Amino acid sequence: MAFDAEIRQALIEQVRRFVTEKCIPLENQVGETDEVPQEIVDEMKQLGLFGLAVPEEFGGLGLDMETECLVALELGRTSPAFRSVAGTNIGIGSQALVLFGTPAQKDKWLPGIAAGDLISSFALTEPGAGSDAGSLTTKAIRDGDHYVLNGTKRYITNANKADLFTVMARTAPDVKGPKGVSAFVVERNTPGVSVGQPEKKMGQQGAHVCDVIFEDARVPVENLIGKEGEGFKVAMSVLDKGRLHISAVATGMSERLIKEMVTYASERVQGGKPIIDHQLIQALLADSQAETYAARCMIMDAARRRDAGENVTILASSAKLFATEANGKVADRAVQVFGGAGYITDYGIERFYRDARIFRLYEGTSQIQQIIIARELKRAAQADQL
Ligand code: COS
Repeated sequence: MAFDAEIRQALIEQVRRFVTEKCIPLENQVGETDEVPQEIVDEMKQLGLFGLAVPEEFGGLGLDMETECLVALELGRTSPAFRSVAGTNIGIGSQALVLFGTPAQKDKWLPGIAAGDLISSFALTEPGAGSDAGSLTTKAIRDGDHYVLNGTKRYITNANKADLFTVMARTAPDVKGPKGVSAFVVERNTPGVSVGQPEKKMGQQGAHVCDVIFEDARVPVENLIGKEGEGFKVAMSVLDKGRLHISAVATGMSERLIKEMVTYASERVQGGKPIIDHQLIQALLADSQAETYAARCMIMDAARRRDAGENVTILASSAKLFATEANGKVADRAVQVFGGAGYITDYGIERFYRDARIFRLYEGTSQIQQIIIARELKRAAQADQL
């Protein structure tokens, strides 16, 4: 069922106000201190942002995908570190439970996730398993009423703040590839679970990624999400949704950068007129606008189709590929329009340029999206559904 239009509009306006009044003024500070202030986190809790994608019966807002994307577009209009605070709870950290959790698992964890009192995180990537996620080697060996986990996860967003992890681990070590993988909820305080120091990164200061290490960590069997051996499908379904969300965040950033470019180009005078009246600058603005508009349309179409129950694997990957590549171009053009100022920290444009770079990498690189799209096309052709 579509989300009530009036409630949706009120929510979007509230988020826009929060971004404009609270987040944007703190962008430089967050970039320099590498921390999002606690009062901002508290306000995000009050706004219900941690529970956007958790059903209402568990204390969340239970947004449909269309509304979630509209909110993500708004959150994208500031440093992505702000969105990242709640990002894993909204997306990849919570959705395995929402989509595949048992009633008991949902009762136990979703209310805390929705309130922002529990931070959830998604642990798929490993030192030797990135794009080839199905080759992961973290093991989960059944021992009575527990699985015993051993292995290392890498670049796990929000791991340093996480209370819960969705962990993909191999329950059938003799089975190679995706089929031997299962998904689990693992609580941070489980003996044998440790988290490494946050990595120093190119951008998105204020959002952190760390290793998560499992050494004989005993996880109760009731923490298995879905069936044994189906963890890879759980992960892929979660990513289908996550990829649409990330596309919206990246496109929100593109919209913000267009606004910054237009404002700056209207004020900056060269050759006796504002640079916005120079045609080569106009081309940079126009290409940015056309691509960003196309990305927005793709995202909203895919989101509506997901809400209508369609399989959106190919659409989500298409949106992620297009929207994040477009965002990379827009961020590059923003530096170009700002000229020397685009390279100077105080203007904030170089920070967006660095922040944007990860969108083409995480939740599947652009090349992985291309592979998924081509595979789905081939599959559809074989089923005579093209
Ligand atoms: N939804 C549901 N199930 C899916 C799925 C999806 N979107 N995509 C694949 N599956 C299922 C397949 O149907 C298959 O099941 P069956 O064997 O029963 O048919 C199973 O999962 C394995 O799929 P596949 O054969 O396509 O697996 P591959 O190992 O060939 O790899 C890719 C698939 C490349 C798509 C996958 O490894 C991937 O997405 N990699 C990128 C990972 C990523 O995004 N990492 C970022 C980390 S999170 S920030």
